Amino acid sequence: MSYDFRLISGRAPTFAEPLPVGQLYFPQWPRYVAAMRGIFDRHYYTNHGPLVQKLEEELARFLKVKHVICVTNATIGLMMVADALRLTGKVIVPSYTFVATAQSLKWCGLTPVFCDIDPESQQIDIDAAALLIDQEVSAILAVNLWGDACDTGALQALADANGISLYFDSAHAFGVAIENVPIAGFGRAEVFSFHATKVLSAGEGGCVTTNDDNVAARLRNIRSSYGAGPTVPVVKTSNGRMSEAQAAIALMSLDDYPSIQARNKALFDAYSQNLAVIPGIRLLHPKNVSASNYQYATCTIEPVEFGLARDQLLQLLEAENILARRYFYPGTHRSAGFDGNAEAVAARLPMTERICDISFQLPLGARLDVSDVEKICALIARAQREAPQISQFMARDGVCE
Ligand code: T4K
Repeated sequence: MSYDFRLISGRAPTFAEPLPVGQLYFPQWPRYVAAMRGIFDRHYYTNHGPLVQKLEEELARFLKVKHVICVTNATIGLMMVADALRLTGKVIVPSYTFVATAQSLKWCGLTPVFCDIDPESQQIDIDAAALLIDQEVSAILAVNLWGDACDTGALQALADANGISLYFDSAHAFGVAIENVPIAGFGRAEVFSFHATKVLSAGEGGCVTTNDDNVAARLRNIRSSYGAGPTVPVVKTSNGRMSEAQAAIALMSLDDYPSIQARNKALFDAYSQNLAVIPGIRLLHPKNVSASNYQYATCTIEPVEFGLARDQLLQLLEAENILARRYFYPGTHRSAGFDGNAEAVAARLPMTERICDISFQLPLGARLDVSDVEKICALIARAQREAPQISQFMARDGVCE
């Protein structure tokens, strides 16, 4: 049998270079050089420099929020917020997120209580969260995933009814809006990541947003042991300062955001059109929002309908240099440091367990165009059509258990 799959035929991969999931949109070289030269000429590299201040102002305008506190990365931003909100005891958090979300709680001596997700949107299941609230819970840390968002109104109502705090890990949600209100001003604070793989990139970086003056003042003091602005009493300080180089890259990325978003949308639409006709594959569409960054092509696979398991498909694609990946795997409740009671916790997270097994990301970003998306989808369609023979080959050659 002649096969069109590199894994089986041994021919050259469809793509000469690997196509990873998180693809950097980097500024044009001359702009980059000019920005770095400015820093060099000013002799000012960090500690709330002019570019960080400019970035905070521009972000506050773009996100329509009162305070923006730029930080080294989102992980430290999440740790700072947990401290600034003076949380105690337990915090409800989805297990289906990057491990940094729950780690931030651990660093603050808080206990994460893992909550299930809604399988359709993969956002936190609010009914499940309600059942987890007890006397020791001081907050809900919800995660706005995949350029979509949680039902922030229902979450706020739940938090208010129980007298607890609500805040958001919005690492994936820059540029997202609910009924034209940007993600940034919901809950008591929100945290964004500007990691290289995010839609707004500083290489490394992030910011905390809030409309609460007191929380903002505390955050500015926690950010740096020799903080900026009026000193307010805080329990601990740290070094979460953003450097001028990070701010320079983020400012260029912010300028480019409209074109990046439009490009992402074109790629997302191409995936949507081409995947819609393949049985057993579903592309997640941002549902709860009026604007999305379209940074993520998140799919689920139904193995019986498609004919192959998720990991079999990923192996086929990897051989073609398409580095599709499982992203959050396993769920945080099964990750090192949180897995002490994994089976018992898993029993109340059936949707998280299921989504961890069937969800994956396809590449989307600067390094591919619509014709590449069509090629990727054609390979997936062929995998589905020839699934029985591929399965047989994989079982015989021990390619995938
Ligand atoms: N909350 C959520 C929901 C998050 O997803 C994250 C981070 C956080 C909080 C914490 O945010 P930060 O503290 O990181 O700001 C990545 C990122 O490190 C992390 O930012 C991200 N989420 C997480 C889900 O994934 P890796 O290990 O997968 O990324 P990495 O560096 O291997 O990059 C993936 C691919 O992207 C590479 O194979 C190639 C491409 N890439 C990467 C970099 C760094 C480039 O093309 N250029 C690059 O410079 O962790």
